[in-house]
Amino acid sequence: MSDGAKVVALSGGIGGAKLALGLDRLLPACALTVVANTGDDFNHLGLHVSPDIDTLLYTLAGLDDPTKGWGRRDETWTFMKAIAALGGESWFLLGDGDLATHVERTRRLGAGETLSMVTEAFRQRFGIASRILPMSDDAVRTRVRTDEGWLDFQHYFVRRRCEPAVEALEFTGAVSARMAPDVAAAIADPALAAIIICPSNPYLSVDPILAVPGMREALRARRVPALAVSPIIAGQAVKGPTAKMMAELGLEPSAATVARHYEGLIDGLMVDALDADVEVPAGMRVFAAATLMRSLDDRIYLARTVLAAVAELAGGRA
Ligand code: FO1
Repeated sequence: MSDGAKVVALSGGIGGAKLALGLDRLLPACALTVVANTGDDFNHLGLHVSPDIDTLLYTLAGLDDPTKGWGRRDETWTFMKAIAALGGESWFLLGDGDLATHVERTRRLGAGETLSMVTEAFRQRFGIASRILPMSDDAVRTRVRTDEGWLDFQHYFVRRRCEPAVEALEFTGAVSARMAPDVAAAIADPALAAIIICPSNPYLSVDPILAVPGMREALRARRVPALAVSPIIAGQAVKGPTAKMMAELGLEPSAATVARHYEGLIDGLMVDALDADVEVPAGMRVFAAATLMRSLDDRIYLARTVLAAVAELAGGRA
């Protein structure tokens, strides 16, 4: 990519953050803007919790728990033990260090800062070079209609461990939400060279971002190549409920279904080598590589491969 070129990546939590880390390590400082899903945010114990923003912050700062994928490494759990002993809510695990993030975020929001401002302050404190932006400063909340009724996202995901069958999803507040100002600026930036959709759950993590008015339209009207990385490998999700949920929604869990989901929004789909023969809508290019990211080297390799693919797509557009 040319000097000064910018990249926007749309990301959920764990899977998306892995590719975001690879991109962060490869691209020059400030070249990468990661737009984070905030549909998973919720108020818990009076605190504003932003799981996907925090997973991105901790991952890019090298503070993440590599085993769980969420929360901080070397965490202690005194608060959780104490609240459980009091009979308080203990189904959502908040480590002591992580708790500080939620307390300070909640304090700043209460003092009038926007979620974008708080996230930017934390990014600077953590010494992260790439920008991390919430998709919106307005509340958009993912809700899941299941065979047990409507559930707030974290109640479905963590409290009920994704066990209820999913029938439908809704993103409350999306229609009136505004794109966060820096997100709109990043997408309109003349130096923007590519848009990447990280290997996050298309339905739970990327769709809430696309539901923010202007986002889907911006992708449809893109002047630069857009590429998505499939989170499905050989019919299986790397982590999380993506494949189970797709089956419950009557969709075949496959890279082909992911391709159809993003039809009109992307120029290329990066699939795993096991899915190299995937059928995609007309006009969409397929790139195949090893997309499973176990190590930092895997993340950097995939990021390099993704950037080479968007450069190839850009050549085709010229
Ligand atoms: N995920 C879990 O499965 N169990 C938890 O107790 C849990 C706590 C938690 C605390 C802070 C945070 O930022 C994330 C946390 N997550 C937990 C992960 C998170 O809820 C989901 O992975 C995302 O929302 C999906 O992207």
